Amino acid sequence: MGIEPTDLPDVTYGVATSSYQIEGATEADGRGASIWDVFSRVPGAVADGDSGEPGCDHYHRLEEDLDLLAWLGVDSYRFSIAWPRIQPDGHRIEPRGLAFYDRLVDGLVDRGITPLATLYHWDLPQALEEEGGWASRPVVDAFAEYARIVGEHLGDRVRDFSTLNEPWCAAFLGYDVGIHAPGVRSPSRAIAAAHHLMLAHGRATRVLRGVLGPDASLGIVLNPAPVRPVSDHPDDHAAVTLADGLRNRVWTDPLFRGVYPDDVLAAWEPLADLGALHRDGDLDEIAAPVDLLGINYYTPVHVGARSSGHGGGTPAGPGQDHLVEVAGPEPTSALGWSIDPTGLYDLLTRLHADYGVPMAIAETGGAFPDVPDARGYVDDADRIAYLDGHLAAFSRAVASGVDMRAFYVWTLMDNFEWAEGYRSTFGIVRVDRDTMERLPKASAHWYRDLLAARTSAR
Ligand code: IFM
Repeated sequence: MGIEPTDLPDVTYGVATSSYQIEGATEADGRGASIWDVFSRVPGAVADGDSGEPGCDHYHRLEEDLDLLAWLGVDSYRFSIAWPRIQPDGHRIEPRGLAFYDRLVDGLVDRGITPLATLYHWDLPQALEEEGGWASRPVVDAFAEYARIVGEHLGDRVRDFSTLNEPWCAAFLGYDVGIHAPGVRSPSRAIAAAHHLMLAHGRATRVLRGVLGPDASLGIVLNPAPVRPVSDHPDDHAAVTLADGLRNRVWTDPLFRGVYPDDVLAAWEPLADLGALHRDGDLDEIAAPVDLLGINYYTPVHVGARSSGHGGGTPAGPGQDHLVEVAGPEPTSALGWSIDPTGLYDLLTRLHADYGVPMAIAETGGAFPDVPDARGYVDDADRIAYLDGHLAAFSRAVASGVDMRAFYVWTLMDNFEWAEGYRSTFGIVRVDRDTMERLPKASAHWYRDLLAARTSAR
């Protein structure tokens, strides 16, 4: 253990959340249903039958949560905007939804905390899913219109925007594996969703640039990972290249080089009508210049080929049932994810070498068992060790010349962890599920002390 305040790179530090995971109040003030409201009601879709209601009841506890952020001493807060609050049916504007984000943003600005807003963190209006969702092309214009509404409304106070959070999850877990909303299992629809998400990002980026001007910071958040073979078997080594294409290059190559990788296109040809899907001009739109690439890093990915005897696991991408992601050799967090800070260093140095774009850690953190004592206090030494190790890897990457602008911890407080429900906790602040009381864990005190010492060391 032991990153010292003086070792911390001079960047922006913060914490991150997302709307569906914390807000609750899913029917308040005209909010429409999202795909996660509907998916959560499917028996067996979410652990313990949980849903984003009540979340952390953040919608009604906004002032308390703003004060918590101020107590932590963060420079910035990364949150997402719930599209179904702004456009409940995917089209009509709901002023009360915009008013909630006015209160959030004004509260941050009043406390000297810089807002970083994500437009889409997986809560698509259900009405748009019923029009075809991410698998259909009209969603691209709908997203660009939503970006315009938010940009015009908040752009005088929010200058940092991300379009999408983790399109890999939205497309592949949502439309292929089916463990995330909308729970579809169709390789061709997942491939279509991936393209439309990227196109929506590009179109929204151009819209936001027009609304906000050249000095706004615009970006996208991906969840790339180092991909490693699970054994020395030649088939496992061969699996790594395509798995890397599906996890990493299929997003970064169109964004920063204006092309889809050939190996991924070849794998997808038999599964989808790419000629109809990828239209002239799309790649130019996707490659709209951005200021920042957000990286969510939790774990490296270990890939094996079924032909080398690996079973179980999740397919590495749509239609790739012969390539599976399986557990690696490293120690794991409560979700069984390998803990490996070296993977973060490897990832950042590789992305810097391949694309050379400014980056931020938009999320990193861990789910751990979190046993509260009689007073409800959680002494989460395991989470502190995780964050300490990943901050040290981040700092090493910066020292090697990687252009990093920010580091956000996932997450401010325990919240709705998607298909895992509330049983899986990533927060540095505990939320008592009976009372909704916020109780800072040891990790929150550790992060706060680190940031305060950094400030005084400056
Ligand atoms: O909780 C999620 C978040 O919504 C997106 N990135 C990964 C986190 C942990 O699974």
